Amino acid sequence: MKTLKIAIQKSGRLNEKSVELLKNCGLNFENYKSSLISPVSNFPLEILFLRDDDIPEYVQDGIADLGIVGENVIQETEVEVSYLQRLGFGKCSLKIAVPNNSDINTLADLNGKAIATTYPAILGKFLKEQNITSDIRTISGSVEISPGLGLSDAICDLVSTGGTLKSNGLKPFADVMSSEAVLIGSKEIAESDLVQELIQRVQSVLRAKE
Ligand code: PRT
Ligand code: ZN
Repeated sequence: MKTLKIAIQKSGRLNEKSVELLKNCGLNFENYKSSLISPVSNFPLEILFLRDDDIPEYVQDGIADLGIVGENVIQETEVEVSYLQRLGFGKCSLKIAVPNNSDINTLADLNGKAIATTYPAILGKFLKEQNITSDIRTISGSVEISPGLGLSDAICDLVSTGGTLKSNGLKPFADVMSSEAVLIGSKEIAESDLVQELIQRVQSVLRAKE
């Protein structure tokens, strides 16, 4: 029988909950921090521990059959994968935020303004739909400090509690997308018996939590 591969985040916000979900599915595996692959002893499955940004492409290309990753990462990488199950953790929203004293009051006020983000694809699509032309500045992190440094007029970043915006003198201004962790699969594999078996186990774990 073919051994499936599932890619999960190696470390970060989704790692612990992803490991917990798989363990609750009855899968036995060692969760070594140093190893990149862990075999499951009681199911034909291997777990790959990756940077979350790489997961959608690994699944699209069939290097992994399945993956657990935030919807925001899937949308940003613009891959073709099947959404198999929403998982109810890692919830957050991608929001545009502006400084508390900003004169940006409506979406139209963003025309011609600079917006710093690590999500240029999602933001670009959103602005296009709203008929707004802004200067999207792609940076790789610490987006929240960009307006204070005079590098942008607004930011577009993930928000969960809102604490980071607040402590940087920013206020949420527009919702771009909401996100949670999802189980994804490559298009070819989704219908296979093994994958269906795993999805059923995941669904019963989620039902037990309700
Ligand atoms: O190393 P790797 O590349 O794998 O991880 P990463 O650093 O890119 O991602 P990580 O671990 O930070 O986040 C993984 C996923 O968790 C994200 O892709 C989202 O789907 C989800 N998630 C949920 C979040 C948040 N909540 C979140 N609050 N990801 C990031 N944040 C950050 C946000 O960017 C901002 O800096 O937390 C800050 C805001 O938090 P609050 O609570 O102050 O609003
Ligand atoms: Zn990442």
